[in-house]
Amino acid sequence: MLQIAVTGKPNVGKSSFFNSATLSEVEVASYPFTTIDANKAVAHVITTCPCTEMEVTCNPRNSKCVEGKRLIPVELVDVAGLVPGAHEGRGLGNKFLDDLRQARAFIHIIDASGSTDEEGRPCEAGSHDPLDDVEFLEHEITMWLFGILKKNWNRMIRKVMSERLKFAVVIAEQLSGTGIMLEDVIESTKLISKDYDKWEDSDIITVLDDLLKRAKPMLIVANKADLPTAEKNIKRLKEKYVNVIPASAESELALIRAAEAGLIDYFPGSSDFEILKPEKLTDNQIKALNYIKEHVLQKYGGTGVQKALNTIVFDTLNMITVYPVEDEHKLCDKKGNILPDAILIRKGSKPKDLAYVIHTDIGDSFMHAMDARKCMRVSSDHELVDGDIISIVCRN
Ligand SMILES: Nc1nc2c(ncn2[C@@H]2O[C@H](COP(=O)(O)OP(=O)(O)OP(=O)(O)O)[C@@H](O)[C@H]2O)c(=O)[nH]1
Ligand SMILES: [Mg+2]
Repeated sequence: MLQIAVTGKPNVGKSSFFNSATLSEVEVASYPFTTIDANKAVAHVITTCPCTEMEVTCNPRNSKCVEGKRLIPVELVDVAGLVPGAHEGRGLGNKFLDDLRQARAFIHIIDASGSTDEEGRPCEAGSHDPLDDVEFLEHEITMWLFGILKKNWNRMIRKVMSERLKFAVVIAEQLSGTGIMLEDVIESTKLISKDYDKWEDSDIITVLDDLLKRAKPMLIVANKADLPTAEKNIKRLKEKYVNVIPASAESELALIRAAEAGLIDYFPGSSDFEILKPEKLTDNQIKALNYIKEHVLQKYGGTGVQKALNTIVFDTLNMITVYPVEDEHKLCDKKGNILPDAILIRKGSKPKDLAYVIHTDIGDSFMHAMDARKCMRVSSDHELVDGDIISIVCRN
């Protein structure tokens, strides 16, 4: 399952975001380092299910369909807070950087209201500039990778020279386990034209900064958007960075809890809710709900939690959803389940790539693919399109 890490300094709302996205209970508190172990749970990205368009009733197996919306699982990891210097063991140190290994992308939560200082300690709202927090995290992760490389740098260089190996291959090998791929290393190492035995630390860092952006892209979530001091910071963040999602994880939690209790009608990602049982709500609860409606939903079009998940998967990671089926007429698998699986795959993938994502055996025996909408054979260099329903024909 696609894994995404929720990262940031302490006390910015990582666990609140994680909880609201996964509905699991992780300690939430207003002092740093509440999260001691990395927590993993399943969240969903939401897309339109083709069932309505195709006029079928689907039986999803790897995902869920709620009123024509397909919920596709992704794994979230709630990483403990990182402080500047974490790569040198400060705060809770390196252990937590290790939790980032498996993640394909990072959601970087920042406290847009500026009510936590650079180490995550509560401070007067608006007194810390959250723009300062964006780069620190990238730097910490770069320096963590730098630490891994630097430990063996001289030995690596000797090995490349004596065994006439490709430099990028040896770097990729050193970084294996971080999920970084050779193609990305090849691209990033092109940035430095000097002979590699003359590289200085700053050259290695330049390459790693670039590599990180390619291999583990980051989405900025400007949390605590409900607080008054957040507004101007969100504007400044959006001016400086393209990938900023304003969010209020706490509001999302409150809405989900109220919806679970049957008090309101609310679907994650919506820009509104409806009060179902006003008689069961206290004046304060109604006030809090109205505050969320006015200061979060109407202002930002939603709480931002679901939007962040969808954005990181579909935009930052550039993925699309494809529905593989066995029978392109009935749109079902061998057992007759209609539109059983929703697969997340990189934009630009071809039918054979899909076959390999489903199973290595299917990839190996791939012959061609059929587009179920057109009931036509798909050419093997056709790039799959979001929402494609594809059946794969194998040799047997
Ligand atoms: N106003 C407001 N407060 C929030 C929001 N999200 C989280 N908080 C508060 O911020 C504090 C920290 O929240 P957590 O979710 O525990 O933060 P964390 O980043 O997981 O903290 P560590 O695990 O210590 O690194 C708590 O008091 C939350 O209630 C939000 O959207 N708005
Ligand atoms: Mg936490």
